[in-house]
Amino acid sequence: AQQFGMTEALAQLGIKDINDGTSTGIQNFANGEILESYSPVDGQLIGKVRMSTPADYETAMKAATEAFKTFRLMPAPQRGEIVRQFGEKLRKNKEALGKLVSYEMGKSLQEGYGEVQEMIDICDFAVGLSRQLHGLTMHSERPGHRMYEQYHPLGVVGIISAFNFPVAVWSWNTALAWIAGDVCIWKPSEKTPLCGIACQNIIAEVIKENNLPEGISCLINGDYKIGELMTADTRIPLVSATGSTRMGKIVAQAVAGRLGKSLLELGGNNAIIVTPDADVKMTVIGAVFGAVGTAGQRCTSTRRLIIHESMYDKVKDAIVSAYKQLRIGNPLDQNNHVGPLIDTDAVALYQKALEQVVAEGGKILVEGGVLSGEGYESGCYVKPAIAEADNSFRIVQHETFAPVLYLLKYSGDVENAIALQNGVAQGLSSAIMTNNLREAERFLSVAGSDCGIANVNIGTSGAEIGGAFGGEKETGGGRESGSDAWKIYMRRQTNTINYTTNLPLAQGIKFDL
Ligand code: UN1
Repeated sequence: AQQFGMTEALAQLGIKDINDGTSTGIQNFANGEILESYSPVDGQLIGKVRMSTPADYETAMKAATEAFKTFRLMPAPQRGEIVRQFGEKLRKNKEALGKLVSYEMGKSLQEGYGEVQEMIDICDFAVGLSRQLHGLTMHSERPGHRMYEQYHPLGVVGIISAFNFPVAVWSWNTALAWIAGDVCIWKPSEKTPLCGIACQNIIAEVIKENNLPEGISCLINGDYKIGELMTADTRIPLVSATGSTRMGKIVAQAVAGRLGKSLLELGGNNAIIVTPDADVKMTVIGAVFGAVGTAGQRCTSTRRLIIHESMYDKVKDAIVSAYKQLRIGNPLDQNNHVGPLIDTDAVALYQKALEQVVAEGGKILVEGGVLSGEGYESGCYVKPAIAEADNSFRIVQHETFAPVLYLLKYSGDVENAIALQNGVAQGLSSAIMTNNLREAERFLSVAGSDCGIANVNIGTSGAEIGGAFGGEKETGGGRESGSDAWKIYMRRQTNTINYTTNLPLAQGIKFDL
């Protein structure tokens, strides 16, 4: 990847200096074993970092707890100013960080830049919010009493993020947590540790320039064992975790066991309903980007197309011919549409899914397969595949994190399509392609999509940060990013103040002494 300016990008992000595996950058909560990061793009070693030991975790926790004591006292708009400066630095580093995301994770360069743009957007959003952490006032039932509510900082927020959005999901959490007055401890995916270090280096600069305690943002690299320390730790009132449903269930139980709060953003099994009134051209663009973008490794990736029988052949032919145009290869080369999967384990799961759909009676429409030869040395490049399937197939019910798209047919009313769309365990994103107002409104109605995200004439992936992001059922119920998602990062307090010389009781209760 030398020719794409990776060396300069790594140097700019401060990754070059950690290449001997002796530190994790600016902070030093890392004295454990060495973790090597290999790129799925070319199979090359990008860098080595040290993982955090349980003792390092303790040091980080102490730094965070100490930092919280002062950071919470800083007025929220001033915390917003810190986040504004962070956003400014992200703008300066957009190209370098986008490249690193593309190289370490494997998504296309455009999507790497898009991910950094999401970080910038959430910073801007959080800056505005820092002056809008509004509570309500209520009219007390008692004379001479005033009632209101206020939001206070919560404490140390634990963030466990996934490889597929190695930088943006962290920032969705931190930008809100910081303006809320919280401090953060982050465990990035062990598949993308360098993205973690790059982000930490950027925020550490801001922290230093403002003479703030470094514990506002702590990075701990490591595997699930470090994650377990976080979920069990009563000093962490909120754990925000993104990843598989399997992981989310473990996190949720551990955190609930100590009555902590968790914010979960887990698997999706997202569908686009294509009705008789759909615009075929828009459907094809939305479906293809949704299915092959990030090589099918977004939690919002389109996994199912539920097509009305009257449109079925037309849409099928259009999608199959669009797949023929796809160029698979080095994601840093902007001529390519599809990059590699994250690692060879993911490739094996992809292959298993294709075998299983056939075994269950599905029909392959666009042949998959692992690519080999020049440019594909990492063994992580696969062909996006399409299969005709049935919603009841076990494999269709399962989220395979790879570019495998299932075509399902429905007949009759849009209600039948909605039933199929809702007929899975996950509930993240959903979409309908239609120009029929009645169908669109039914899809959005109480009896419509059961997902956290429901779109009309847009695909399932690529949500903006301004809305609350997350989903229902096995997706975990959490909401991150925009709207009022900030509230989970704060504790709400209801205050009643009596400015009289009497002490009347609520509910009119008499108690005379
Ligand atoms: C994820 O895959 O975990 O809506 C997040 C999208 C992106 C975020 C995806 N903005 O596809």
